[in-house]
Amino acid sequence: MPCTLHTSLRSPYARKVRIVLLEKELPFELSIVDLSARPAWFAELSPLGKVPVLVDDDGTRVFDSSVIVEYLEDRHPRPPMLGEGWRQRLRHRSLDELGDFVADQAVVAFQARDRGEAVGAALALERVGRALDAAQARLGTDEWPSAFGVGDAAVISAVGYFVLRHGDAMIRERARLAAWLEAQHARPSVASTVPPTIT
Ligand SMILES: N[C@@H](CCC(=O)N[C@@H](CS)C(=O)NCC(=O)O)C(=O)O
Repeated sequence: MPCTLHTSLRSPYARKVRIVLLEKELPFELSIVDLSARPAWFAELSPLGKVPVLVDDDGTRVFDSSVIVEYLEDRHPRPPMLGEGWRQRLRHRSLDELGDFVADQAVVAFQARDRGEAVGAALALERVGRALDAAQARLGTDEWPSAFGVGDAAVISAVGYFVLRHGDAMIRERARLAAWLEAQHARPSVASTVPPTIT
């Protein structure tokens, strides 16, 4: 029986988990939760009221994207998505944090803009800019994990979401990062999880 990943349509955190599930070739079903409706069954399932939540085939329930990835790695270690050895794991976890930070701040900027809070939105975008600079500075160095894994998935997913909400100007300004991102789309797990555009 496949596991179920509860997600919203465009969640960057859930996309990270989906990429990991696909890379590990684990069968899963998607359950799309309408977060604006907040159905009662979902409130019972998710202690934080957030997606993603994974329900495994034996009923094991896991929330928070990074915890889900750690759980999947524990139960299905191959291929490793957290890297081999402490150095690689540290690099993946650091990039995972960096990616999640970009996603968090993309949401903050979007909500601030929606409320007409220009200063708050600008501050969040400034934070995104610094995180993107940090990611780009790591590219091609020892600080970047040597094999594809959750760190890459987190950055790809966060930037994909950021572009949906805020356009791609800040990414194009960082040419090395933009080229790296483009190249990642040759990977089926990345290409098949691109979020639907907002019309
Ligand atoms: N740290 C969490 C963040 C999850 C998160 O913020 N999810 C958003 C959707 S992208 C959500 O469910 N928001 C609903 C809410 O905050 O009420 C993770 O990595 O899973």
